[in-house]
Amino acid sequence: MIRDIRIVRHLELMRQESHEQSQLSHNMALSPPLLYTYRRCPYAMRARMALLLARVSFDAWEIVLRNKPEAMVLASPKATVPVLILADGAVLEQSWDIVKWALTQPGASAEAHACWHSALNSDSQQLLLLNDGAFKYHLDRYKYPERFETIEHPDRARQLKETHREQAVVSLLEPLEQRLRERPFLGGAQLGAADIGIFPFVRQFAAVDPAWFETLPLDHVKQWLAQCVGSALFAAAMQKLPSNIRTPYPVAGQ
Ligand SMILES: N[C@@H](CCC(=O)N[C@@H](CS)C(=O)NCC(=O)O)C(=O)O
Repeated sequence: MIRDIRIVRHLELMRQESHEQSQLSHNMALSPPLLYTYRRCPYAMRARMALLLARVSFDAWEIVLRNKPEAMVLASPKATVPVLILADGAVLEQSWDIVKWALTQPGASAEAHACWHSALNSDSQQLLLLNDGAFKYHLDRYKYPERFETIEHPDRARQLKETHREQAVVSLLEPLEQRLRERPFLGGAQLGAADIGIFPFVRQFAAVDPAWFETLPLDHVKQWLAQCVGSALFAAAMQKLPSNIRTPYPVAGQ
């Protein structure tokens, strides 16, 4: 019942927004799914890549983190991105649910279905859990130690960063290295859903201190990361969009 009220209110807001934008966008407002997204969010990156890989046409709303759209918060009160609103008002508010939804659409290509299925083995599932759990925990503290502890002395910040980056390596990068010794991507020969789900976080980790990352004895991880980051899919998922407006997500070649 509460959920129904939320959906109705969300649809009302979408209508208001559309009306303000133009009558044309009003008419189109409920057709393609709407993805609330944030370009630099690794969870949103995995959702955008899955939607693009599955060739699902969607509209995107690039949010401003400090000023989230009311319609998004109403549809998903936990207020994190990504959130996908389907044409019938259904709300997907976890990135992995969006990945699954996109890649398992009945009309999606065999490539999209294979991408999803390649991540269903227990090794990939375990790596995804490590990524979203321990690795993300240590990544956040490596990047921003001051957000998690009042730091009086710069030595303490350095010590915390080093501890957490070491833990991040042990918790995910070493198991990843082991897996990638046997195959170029986590699910096999092609980029799969586990790669899409994990590499945006490893990319963030590498970017904190690229020179230090280069010194790690993790050649397979480095090669895998370079391939994922250099893929056309990632480039398509990282296009810059205007903020705070519903925009059809640009698809290459259109
Ligand atoms: N479990 C969620 C996590 C999503 C998440 O934490 N997204 C971050 C951005 S990377 C966010 O929206 N944070 C809210 C904020 O910073 O206010 C998912 O998989 O979608």
